[in-house]
Amino acid sequence: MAAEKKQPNILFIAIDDQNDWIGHMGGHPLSKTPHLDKLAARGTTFLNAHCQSPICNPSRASLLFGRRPTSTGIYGLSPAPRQLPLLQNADSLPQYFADQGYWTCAAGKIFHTGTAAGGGKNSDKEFQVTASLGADTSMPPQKIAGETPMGNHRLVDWGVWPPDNDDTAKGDYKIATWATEQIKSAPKEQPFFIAAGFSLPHVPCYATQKWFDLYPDDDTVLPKILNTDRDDTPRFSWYLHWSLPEPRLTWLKENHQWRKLVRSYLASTSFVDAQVGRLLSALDEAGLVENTIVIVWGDHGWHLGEKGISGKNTLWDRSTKVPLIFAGPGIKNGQRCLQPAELLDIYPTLIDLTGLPANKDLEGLSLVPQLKEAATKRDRPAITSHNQGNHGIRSERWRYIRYADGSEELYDMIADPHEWHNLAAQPEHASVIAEHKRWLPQPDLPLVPRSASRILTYDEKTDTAIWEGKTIIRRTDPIPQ
Ligand SMILES: [Ca+2]
Ligand SMILES: [Ca+2]
Repeated sequence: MAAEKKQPNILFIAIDDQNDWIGHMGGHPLSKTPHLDKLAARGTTFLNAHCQSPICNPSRASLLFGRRPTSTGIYGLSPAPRQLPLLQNADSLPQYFADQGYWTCAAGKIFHTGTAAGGGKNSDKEFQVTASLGADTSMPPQKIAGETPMGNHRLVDWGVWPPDNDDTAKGDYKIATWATEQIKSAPKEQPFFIAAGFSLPHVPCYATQKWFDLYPDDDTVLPKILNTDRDDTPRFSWYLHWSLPEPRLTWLKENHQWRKLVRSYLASTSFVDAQVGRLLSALDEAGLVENTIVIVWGDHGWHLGEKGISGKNTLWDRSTKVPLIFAGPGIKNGQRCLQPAELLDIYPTLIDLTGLPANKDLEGLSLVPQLKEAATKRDRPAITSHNQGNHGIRSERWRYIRYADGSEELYDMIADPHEWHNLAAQPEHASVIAEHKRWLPQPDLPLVPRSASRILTYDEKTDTAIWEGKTIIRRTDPIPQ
């Protein structure tokens, strides 16, 4: 079917591991992201948007196939979505738009493995045109990486790179260049769906010096933390990130790396913001602003010392909250939406905005009511799942977490936006817990076969958890701090 020419183009921009340290989102007071802020000002930005899983593969599989992790069993970094019989012949988001007459292309990290999803419908042609441009091809030699933080894990590193201020050597710069060329040369007779997936600020957080220069080299860059924060979080909360390459805060402090990591993350964020700016300029220069829906999303957040850890793999806001911005035709300007929203909503929202027929397999809700009027209630909270039985439920005011062993957390996000004070044990909040508990996802499927990496299983009978399929965690084991 050929889409009618009046249908809007879609510019689909993904940012990897980007938390809410975006200027207009207010997650970090010093964050400088002028291009994302400008985009938000001419569209609607969601300040309470959450991923469905706090790591790459399941988050992206959920967004791009429109199903919850609990409905597919994809919770780990593998398998790829097309390896599941359930999704083998399903329409991915870009395939849906291609089938409706859109010209689709992509570069960078869209699915966890890039522009492909692991086989299946149309022999893994999720997009009609792709470019093999991944993460930075230029990385410091190992000895430099060893001198920065994590000599034991090359990918968990940060600092100034390359040293000659040459941004054009960066993978994300090349992705933006390629995407701007597609904007200029896209077929005129069809609407386009152009996807650009940026890899930063995912580790390794390398940026050139000029982006570091935007941030003071002192402790004013550090996020607010409460040293005793984990005293009231259940023991099971540690199980979700039991043994990871991302270092704990203790290690960051002892090795004088906390500030360096924070500045590297902020520098990487500002660099990616500039790449988004290049895409928006290209759209402007091509005269396509009026007829192009721009959407920017991050796949999950990232801790930088909060709750004693760095990285993701948790059910708190720092790990689940993401940037989500829509701008373009059908979207009201300058709105800041506080209603809960899910990445799962992107697929049905884009269908709704373009007026195409519904895809009945999708589990998300269209956000078009909020894109027209931000205060419109969205009755469903945002739900994040990290392996079977562990779920975070985020409403406008509250965050409720329930772990596989039945332990719970509850935070009043208005009074306590840092989630420092767990209220779950207080009897006066029983009704709030009951209200949120009814949103625990059903079904809640176990890990799909061949699941690997960042996976956790729990056996109620023996009260034993197994991390990554090999490490047995018992109640008496000391928590790796
Ligand atoms: Ca990610
Ligand atoms: Ca606490």
